Amino acid sequence: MSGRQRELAFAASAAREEFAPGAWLLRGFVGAREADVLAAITVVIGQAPLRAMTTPGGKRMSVTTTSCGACGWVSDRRGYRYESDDPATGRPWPAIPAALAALARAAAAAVGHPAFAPNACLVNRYAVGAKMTLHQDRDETDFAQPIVSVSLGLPATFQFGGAERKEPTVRVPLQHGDVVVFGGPSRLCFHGVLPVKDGVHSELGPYRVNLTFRRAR
Ligand code: MD3
Ligand code: FE
Repeated sequence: MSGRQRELAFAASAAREEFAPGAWLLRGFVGAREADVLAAITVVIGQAPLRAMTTPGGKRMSVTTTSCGACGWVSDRRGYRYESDDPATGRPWPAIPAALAALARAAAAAVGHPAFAPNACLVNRYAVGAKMTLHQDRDETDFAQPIVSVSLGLPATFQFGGAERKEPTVRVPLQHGDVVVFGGPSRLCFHGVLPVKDGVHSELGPYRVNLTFRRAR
């Protein structure tokens, strides 16, 4: 089967699971795109370096972050927001590489979002022990647009809750090559990542890399 045929087959396969309303796990969806995706990430990181952002509360995040696209996600003492230029370089963020945009659009289309056109892609890199505490993604303007998440490198346990922080969470194990699309009612749900366990991945070494594609504005 070709890569394209494999993706079309996801529409009716057991590798596709809606673990909460509108939240679709596509196991192994990266498939044959892997080499191009990893090469594209290397290019982006070379142009816009990974850095640890500071939260508005003054805490340094354990994850290092960069972005590509017309706008990139920034956090500092002044708040969370999207900006057109990378504050680390003073230049516009690099464009979303074609291989990454194609992957995000194919995944969104596979679960009923054929018009998804991301203009921001966050790259989060987790060293062993790095985590992301439970939060909502509310810095975008149109919550009808889904978010597409691509997991690479070391495995991680994703936590997925409800519309309020106090609601119970489910744990979703995510592996290299998995893609999750968060649309509909899942778009504003609380979510996080448990500390990444020690390990070495054949392609990415002692790291997990997550891409999130968004229509930010
Ligand atoms: C559910 N990143 O960058 S991806 C983030 O693995 C973020 O790096 C995590 O949460 C990571 O904001 C989780 C999954 C994810 C991303 C965005 C969501 C799930 C989401 C937005 C709404 C609902
Ligand atoms: Fe998030």
